[in-house]
Amino acid sequence: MDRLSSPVKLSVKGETEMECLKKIQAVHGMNYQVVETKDIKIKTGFLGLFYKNGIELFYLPTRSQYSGFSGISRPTVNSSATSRSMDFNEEKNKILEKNNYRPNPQMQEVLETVKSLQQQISSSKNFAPEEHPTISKIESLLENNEFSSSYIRRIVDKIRKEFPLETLDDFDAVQNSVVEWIGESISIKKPVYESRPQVIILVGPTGVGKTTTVAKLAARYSFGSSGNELRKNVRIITIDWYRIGAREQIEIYGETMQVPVSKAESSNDIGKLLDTYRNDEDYIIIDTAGYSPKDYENIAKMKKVLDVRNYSVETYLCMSASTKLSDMKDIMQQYEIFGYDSVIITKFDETSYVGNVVCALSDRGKNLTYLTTGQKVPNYFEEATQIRLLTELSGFNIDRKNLEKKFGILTD
Ligand SMILES: Nc1nc2c(ncn2[C@@H]2O[C@H](COP(=O)(O)OP(=O)(O)OP(=O)(O)O)[C@@H](O)[C@H]2O)c(=O)[nH]1
Ligand SMILES: [Mg+2]
Repeated sequence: MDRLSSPVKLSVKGETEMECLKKIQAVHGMNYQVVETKDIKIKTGFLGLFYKNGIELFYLPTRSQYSGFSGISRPTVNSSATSRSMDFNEEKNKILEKNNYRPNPQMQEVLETVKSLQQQISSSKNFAPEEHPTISKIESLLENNEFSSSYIRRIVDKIRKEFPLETLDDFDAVQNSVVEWIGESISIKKPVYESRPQVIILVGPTGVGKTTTVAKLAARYSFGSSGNELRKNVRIITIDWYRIGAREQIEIYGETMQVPVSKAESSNDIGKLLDTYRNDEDYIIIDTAGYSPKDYENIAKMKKVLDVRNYSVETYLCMSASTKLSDMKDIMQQYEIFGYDSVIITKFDETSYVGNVVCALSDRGKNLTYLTTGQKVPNYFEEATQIRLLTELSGFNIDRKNLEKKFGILTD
């Protein structure tokens, strides 16, 4: 037979027959026939000083390519080999048999069960257990009020913990508890100003109503909340003087409220003004320029200007009630450098949902002090209470008397 056209016997070495087969298949796929196996010793250990048992497998490629695969030695002709050639599957079964491989019937059964369960899960649309209707209803009420999904999850977990299954049918009872829990999650900080002068700084994004709120605050602390109190001395300082219209706006408010207005451009200016008026004023309210929470540079500059020392300072972050939750959280984060721990929610009249406000405050661990509810100065300004926010919840059947027992009377 012509040497080049004759089938050539190749060999491969490995620790097991399976390893040898894998090496062959990596080069020839299924195009080979095993013709012989031989027990051999393989060098092992550091520098190959030791031997271990191994296998040398001889085979015939059924197509005529060879490869440079390093584990396979070059051909030797063996014409008798063809007669002993075997089908791959026969060879595989032989090897498995030799290694005592028997399919385990119990394992087979477990695999079948797992397979059928997998099929059931993927084919069943209603595999998740049905939620109790009370819980589903509470979930959708909270969603409608724009509470975040993590807040809703916490409420649902609490319902499951506190209401045994047989009590869940009482929707009103569950609803009352949920409204109470929402109330408990709102942290109110009462405005208690004991120092004289008390410095109040309002910061926040553009157009949220800072200047309008400064004017309302000035009126509130100048005239008192009931109108029968002794007048207090209030001064407004603005660092937003040169922007078009800003000066006129604050001056008009100052005149209307009969409150003096001073301008400051640097922390030095503010320091000087505070030192000058420290004995005359009860309250000094600072109005600031509005910056987008992404305007890090100007926010940082303003922080330097507002570096007020040696005075009692309360800084409030102003945010509009209709700001969406993710934006509120960004604003709260970016304005953190001002060291505020309480928030004024403005334009409360412009939204029907309070979930975003409740979630933003509770997620960031901040307090709420004031609400503003309209454009008119000095009206539409109030101290925030839990019950005020709770009565704004839409779709809930509010048991106001019960809530007032817990959170105090709501003055209309
Ligand atoms: N509906 C409603 N509008 C308000 C409220 N407070 C302020 N506004 C209006 O919001 C607009 C902006 O108010 P400003 O007080 O100028 O807001 P600002 O935060 O000082 O704005 P910048 O100084 O430009 O950052 C004005 O038209 C106000 O009348 C409120 O409580 N409700
Ligand atoms: Mg302003």
